[in-house]
Amino acid sequence: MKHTIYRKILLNREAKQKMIAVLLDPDQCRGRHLVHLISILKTNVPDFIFVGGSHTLSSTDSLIELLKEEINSDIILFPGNASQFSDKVDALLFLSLISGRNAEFLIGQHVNSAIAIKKSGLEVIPTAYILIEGGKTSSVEYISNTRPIPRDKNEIAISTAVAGELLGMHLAYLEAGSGAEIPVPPDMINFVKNNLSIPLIVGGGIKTEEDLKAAYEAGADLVVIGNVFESEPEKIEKFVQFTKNYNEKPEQD
Ligand code: 1GP
Repeated sequence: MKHTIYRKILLNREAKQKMIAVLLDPDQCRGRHLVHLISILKTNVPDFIFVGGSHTLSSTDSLIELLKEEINSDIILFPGNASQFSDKVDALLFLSLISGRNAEFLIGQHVNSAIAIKKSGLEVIPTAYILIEGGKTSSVEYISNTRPIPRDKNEIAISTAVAGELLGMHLAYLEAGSGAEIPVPPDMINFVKNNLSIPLIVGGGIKTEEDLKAAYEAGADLVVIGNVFESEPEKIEKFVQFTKNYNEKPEQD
C-alpha cells in the first residue's frame, strides 16, 4: 500500500510546518460557487483538499475529477459513510468514530467498504475520529447517534486519542463538527498533543485567522476548514496565506 500522503504529513510535522486543508462538501459545491472556489484554489493552493461530509446527497466522483484536473492539491476523501467511497482521490481517511459507542461508525461502515477499498489500491490512513462538543448539535452527532466529548473533559479526550494511537491509527482528528459555534478548545488540543505521538488534525468551527492561529499554537499539525468558505470563499486566500506566513516565521524553527 502507498504511504505518499501520510509521509508528507509526517515530514511536514517533523519540519514544524503547519498544514491547512480546505473541506469541500459535494452538496455545497455547485454552479457558480464551485467555479469561484476553483478559481481561488488555483492560486491559493492548500496542502490538502478534503472532500466529504457526514450527510451528502451528491456524487463525490464528479467533484473529485474536476478538482484533480483544475487544482494542484492532494485530494483526500473524508467520508461520512461507506457510500461516499471513491477511488479517484489521492488518499482516504479511514475514520473510526472512537469518541462514540455506535458500532456502525466504529467498524460497521468499514466492513461494508473494506473489499472495494483494498481492491482500489488507494492509500488508506486509519484515523481516530474524535467528536468534541462544539456549541450546537453537529451533523456528525445527529447522523452517528453518538455523543460528543464535553468541552471541559480534557482527560477523556486524551484517553480517547491515546486509545486510538494504541489501536494502531495513524492520525487523530479532534472534530467540533462542521459549522460548530465554537472550535475545539486550545487547551484541549494542547493536552491531547502533549500525550500523542501521531499527527493531530483539528477542525470544526474555525472562522477567523485568530482561531486558526490558536489551533496551530496549541499543537494542531493540520487544520481543516470548510463551512466558512461557503459564505466567504475569499477567506481561502487569507487562511492559506496565513499558514504560509506562520511557517516562515523564524520562531517556528
Ligand atoms: C468538519 O472539521 C471540519 O468536518 C471543518 O469544519 O466546516 O466548521 O470548518 P468547518
